[in-house]
Amino acid sequence: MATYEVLQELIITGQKEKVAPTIKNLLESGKPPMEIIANGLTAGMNVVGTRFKSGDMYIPEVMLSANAMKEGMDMLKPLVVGISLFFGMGKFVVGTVEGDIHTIGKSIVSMVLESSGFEIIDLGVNVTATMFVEAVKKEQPKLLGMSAMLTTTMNRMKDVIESLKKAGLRDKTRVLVGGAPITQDFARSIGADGYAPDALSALAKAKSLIG
Ligand code: B1M
Repeated sequence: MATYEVLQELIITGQKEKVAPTIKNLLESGKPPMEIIANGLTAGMNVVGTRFKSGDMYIPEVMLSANAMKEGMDMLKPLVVGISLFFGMGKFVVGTVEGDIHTIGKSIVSMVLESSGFEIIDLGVNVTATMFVEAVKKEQPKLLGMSAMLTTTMNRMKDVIESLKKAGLRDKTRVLVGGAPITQDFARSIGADGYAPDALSALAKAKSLIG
């Protein structure tokens, strides 16, 4: 019988091939997709983060965990996005900032916003200020989202906001930021419009920002 603890353990130990059957089992026992993401996948990845920090896990193992997490997200995404009841919330251009290749948090935020009717334009990872500015010019999104997971890359968010100002685009879009090292105070200090600590808060903040 699959449980959230079993799924967490599969993420921690990077057993990608067992993730899909376990999620299938959880779904069949009536567990909601978003709860599986939060209590199974993300909870497992949080343990990985703690062990990585304390030196109990190394990069190759973290990569295996990330691959197992991706497997689970790929399986759940159609279910989360498929239950969307609302449309026409506007465009959300999103990316992980330059120098940063962490993709999972950004993808979960995108998935949750997409499920609530936002049109997602995902620029991927390692996105430069120029790429963000070009995307804002081209797509004219209601909302621009930036994710940063490293203390060494979080200041790239400020560069993007400055570049938007220089291009005369700052007042054309609202800027939402998030990621492990980001705080409300940091967001305010760089001139972002909003900050969210997790995907569900990001949805609430996104809705409030676009009115
Ligand atoms: Co990296 N890494 N990593 N890593 N990694 C962290 C971030 C770290 C905290 C680990 C640690 O030390 N405990 C640490 C950063 C320390 C710091 O800067 N102070 C770290 C480091 C040091 C590094 C390297 C430098 C290691 C090295 O090479 N020596 C390197 C950097 C590479 C680079 O980017 N240039 C590196 C590499 C990697 C992997 C490639 C191995 C892998 C990423 C794989 C991938 O993404 N495809 C990886 C991973 C997996 C992690 C941890 C373990 C997990 C991140 C994750 O996916 N979490 C992470 C430890 C941790 O965060 N606890 C760590 C799960 C995800 C659901 O949560 O991403 O926080 P999160 O997203 C949340 C919220 O933050 C928020 O909502 C999300 C969903 O709830 N959120 C937003 C995120 N973006 C948002 C945007 C929003 C709003 C909310 O609005 C737009």
